Formats: sequence, C-alpha cells, structure tokens
Amino acid sequence: MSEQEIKVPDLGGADEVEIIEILVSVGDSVEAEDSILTVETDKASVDLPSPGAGKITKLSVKVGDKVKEGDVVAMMDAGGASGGTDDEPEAKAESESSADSDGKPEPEKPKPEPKKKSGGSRTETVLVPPLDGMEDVPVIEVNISEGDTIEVDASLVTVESDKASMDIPSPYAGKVVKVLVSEGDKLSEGDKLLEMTVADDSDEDDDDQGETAADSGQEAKPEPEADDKPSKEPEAQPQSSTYEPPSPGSRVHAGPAVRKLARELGADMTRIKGSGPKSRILKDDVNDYVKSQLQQTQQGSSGAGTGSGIPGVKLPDFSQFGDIEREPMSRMMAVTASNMQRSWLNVPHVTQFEDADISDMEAFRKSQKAAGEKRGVKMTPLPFILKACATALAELPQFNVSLDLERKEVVRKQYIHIGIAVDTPNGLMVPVIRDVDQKGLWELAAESAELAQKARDRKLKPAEMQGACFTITSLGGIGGTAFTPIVNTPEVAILGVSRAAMKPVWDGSEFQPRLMLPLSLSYDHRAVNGADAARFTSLLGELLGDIRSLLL
Ligand code: CAO
Repeated sequence: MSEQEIKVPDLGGADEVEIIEILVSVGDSVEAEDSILTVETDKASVDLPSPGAGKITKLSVKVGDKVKEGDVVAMMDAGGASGGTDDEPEAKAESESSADSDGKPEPEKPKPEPKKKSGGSRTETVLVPPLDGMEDVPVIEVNISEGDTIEVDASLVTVESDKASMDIPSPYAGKVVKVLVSEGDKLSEGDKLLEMTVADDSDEDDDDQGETAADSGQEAKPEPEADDKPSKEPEAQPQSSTYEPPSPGSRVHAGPAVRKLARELGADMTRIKGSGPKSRILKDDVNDYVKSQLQQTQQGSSGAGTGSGIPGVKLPDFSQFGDIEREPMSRMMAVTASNMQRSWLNVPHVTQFEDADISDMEAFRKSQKAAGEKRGVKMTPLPFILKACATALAELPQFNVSLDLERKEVVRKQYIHIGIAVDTPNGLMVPVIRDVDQKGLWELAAESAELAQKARDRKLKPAEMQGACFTITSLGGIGGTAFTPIVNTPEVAILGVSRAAMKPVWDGSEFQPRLMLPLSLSYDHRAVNGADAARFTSLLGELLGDIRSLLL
C-alpha cells in the first residue's frame, strides 16, 4: 500500500476556490482522471480529477471549504495506481485552460461583430469568445430564448469540456432576436451564438460603428420592453418524477448557471432529477422541481393536501367494498376543514384539563329560572363560563394575544371579545360576543342565545363572526368527559367544556358529592407556557366555584 496525497492542482492563478461538491467517499475506488470534487469560482465550476487509480482513504475537506493550490484534499491508497502523481495533477491543464488572466476560469467575453443599425438600436451577432485553445466544446445548455431581454454578463450558453463547465456571458444588454445554437452543438472560437438588438447609446460602440443615432440627428429609441411579448417560458408541468430521494454519495451533475439558480431558489440539487445528457440537471429541471414543490404547498393550504410536505391521504376505491354515494362538500364544511387543518399543522397544541366545582353556581343558576322565564331568556352555564373566561383573560393577558411571526411581534389586545362555537345543521359556526367583560350575565345569556339561533338560521353577518380573542366550545349540553379542542387561529387558546357530572370530592375529612364541570383548555404553546395554562384553568375553577368572585 502506498499512501498518496491528492492536492489541489494549479488553479491558473485563482487564489482560493470554494468546494461545492465532494464526489467521492472514503473507501471509494477511483480511476485516474475520476473527479474527486468540484470547485467553483464566480463563473465556472471545475472538477478536480484523481491523479491516479486507487482507493480513497481519507477526505480532509468538506463542502463549503475554501482551498488553494497545493492544499491536500484527500488521501488515497495508490496500490496498483497507473495514473500520474500529485506532482503532475491532471487538473492543471484543465484549470489553466479555462482560466483568464485574473486566474478565474472565465471565458473572455465574446467579441461582438456589429451587424446593422436601425434607428435607436442596432443588431449584433454575438460570437463565441476564445476558449483558451479548446475547440468543439459541446453546448450543454442554452440559457436564453428568442424574445428574452437580457443584461450584460447574463449567461448565454453553458459549454462543457471533459472536466469543466463554463458559462459564456453576454457582452451586451438587449433583446435576443435569434438563437443560432442549440444543445449538443459543438462550439469553437468565432462561431455565431445569437443575434440581438442592442440599444445604440454606448459611446465606445459608437466609436467603432461610425455614425451614431445622435450624429444622424435621431433620438436614441428606448429598448423594446421586455414584456412587449408575453414571456415564452414553457408551462412546465410539475411532475412527481422531479423528486428523487437522494442516495448516499449521489453526484450532482450541473453547470454553474444551474447551480446558481438552484442556490438562489433554495432547491436541494440532490433531490432533482436531471433530464440532460448523463442525467445532467438543467435549468428547466430546477424550475420544474421548484414548481412542483410550490404546487404541493399550495394544494395543502387549500385543503387538498397537507401543506406540510407530508404526503396526502390516498383514497381507495370505496365502491369495491359496497355501494357508495358521493356529494360535494358544503362551502362551510370545506372552509372548516381548511381552517382546522391549518391550525392543526401550524400550532403546537397542548391541552390542560381541570374540573371546576359548579355546585353553588348551579344552585344559583336554577334559582334564576323564574326570573329567566320572565325575561324570556334561558340561563345556561354558558354565560357564567363566558364571564369567568373574560376575567381570566384580563388577569392573564398572555392569553389575549396573537402572534405575528413574520414581524416577530406579539399582538396584545385591549378588548375582550369571545367566540362561541355553535353546532348547526350546516356545520360549525363561531359567532363572537363583543366586550364580554363589560356585560352582565343576563345580557350574555340573551346575546349568546340570539347569536346561536342566528347561526342555526344562517343569518349571521360576517362582522358577527370576526374579532374574537378566545373561543369557548361547549359540548356540555350533549355529553362527554373531556376533549382536546383545536385552537381557532390566530387566537392562542380555546376552552372546551364537557358535561358536568356529580363526583365525590374529598373535603379533608370526607367525600362530598359535588357537581364538577370538566374544562379542557387547548393553547398555542408558542404563545402560552404550561404554567400559565394551569394558572388559567385554576383561576376558572376558582371563579366558577365561587361566582361572587366574578363581581370583584
Ligand atoms: N353540563 C351539563 N349540562 C349542560 C352543560 C354542561 N356543561 N352545558 C349546558 N348544559 C345544559 C343546559 O343547561 C341545558 O339544559 P336545560 O335545557 O335542562 O336547561 C342543555 O344542556 C342544553 O344547553 P344548550 O346547548 O341549549 O345551551 P348552552 O348555552 O349550554 O350552549 C351552544 C349553547 C350554542 C354552545 C350549544 O348549543 C352548542 O351549539 N354547542 C355545541 C358546540 C360545538 O359543536 N362544539 C364543538 C366544536 S369543535 O367540533
């Protein structure tokens, strides 16, 4: 076994280059010339080849590291190696061949050949610049289309030699008239790349071209707008085939322009399936991948998927199991489904449980039955719960907030409006009682009954369902011992109320039969901590246990 260092070869004068990809792992067998890693400068990515055959025994660098000539990037067991030595790195010729005088492996800008002038603009034929002696370099990607408006230095095409890919930049700003090359064409210096119209307002060009627009007494016309024509970007159909789980050590083949695009869009290139030669990732592949990801997210937010990256639920053909009928969801059901899902996926929910002793409250409530009949109002436990929640919200204002995550702010509300969930034949509706803290029990009883009836009659106005700080959902009239309600975002807490039941409660010397009301407080754990939730439900227990405290 002979250990051999793999060093960064001459980079044609470039000081430091960044490693953007490591193409081998420890234990991999490589042949001479196999790519070890890819480095990238401003304009080109270059593969550093193995100096010989052997087995990689150590990697001394990682993606993102900056390296310079002579740095050791890996060690290899060169047993049986037939390639060159680290003193004669094969990458040298490659990196030199694609380096400019600044040491950057950037091709010179194409030397344009003026073609003709018309009014305030002229047409230029852009030629392939010197390629440092390389000839017949294949085009792996054409980055512009006819009708595109481009800036100076925009990448026109990407060409690739055996070891390096590079972008040929535009010498002009202007509009592409005709593209004269296509993928797979082999280019050499001087070949025609494209024709473009260029605003005729440059002094240096004027010098070259003789008569200028000003000389001829014409005003330079503005360059045609980019949106003169609709964008001819193809309507790429997002395909699930653009997603491929990355395999360990999988290599990404892509030119620098594509890598740059993927970086700008935040796309993980190891997940993109390349459709180019040798599975090379092209710009369209990156765009298709991003579109498909966006589409999945949007489907999720409209209720069709999960919006969380979690695959949606696939339905079987139910008719194979028996007769079925299909009917469209009501709008309310669709909206509720979407709201519930949004809240469930966005809010870290915790539910705090408490039993409130409402024996005395119930005795008082029942004593008010005759008075209620006189007023034409039925006093249920709900108005007491509303009043207790208003008091708790005032005492623990951290429950009376919404989170503005975009601005990283907590919105504190100086009002106490409470929503009540109402079960209607058409679905769940949540009318809102305003300023609950300022209203008496009879007023709250009348208003909650009126709003519940309006909800069942579908007569609620949108304004009567907006502005809640907190929601109460009472299943007490129906049954159950506890449940975990879903926070009605952007509120941060919701109180579930279950059916009161007589329970034995230890008073210190004996068990007493007491009427206990089960409370289930679900809260957004980003806004509210567990100790405050326990304080909130304990306070509710105290307030409902002794309703005189509601007057304090
Ligand atoms: N324990 C025991 N009995 C209770 C009770 C409780 N927690 N809450 C109410 N009751 C009793 C009432 O006192 C009334 O009894 P009487 O007829 O003997 O007086 C009976 O149950 C029915 O009350 P109600 O439901 O008509 O009135 P309410 O004020 O308690 O509730 C409303 C009003 C609108 C909240 C309720 O009708 C409703 O729609 N609840 C369902 C809410 C819902 O669906 N939530 C789920 C949301 S998440 O899917």
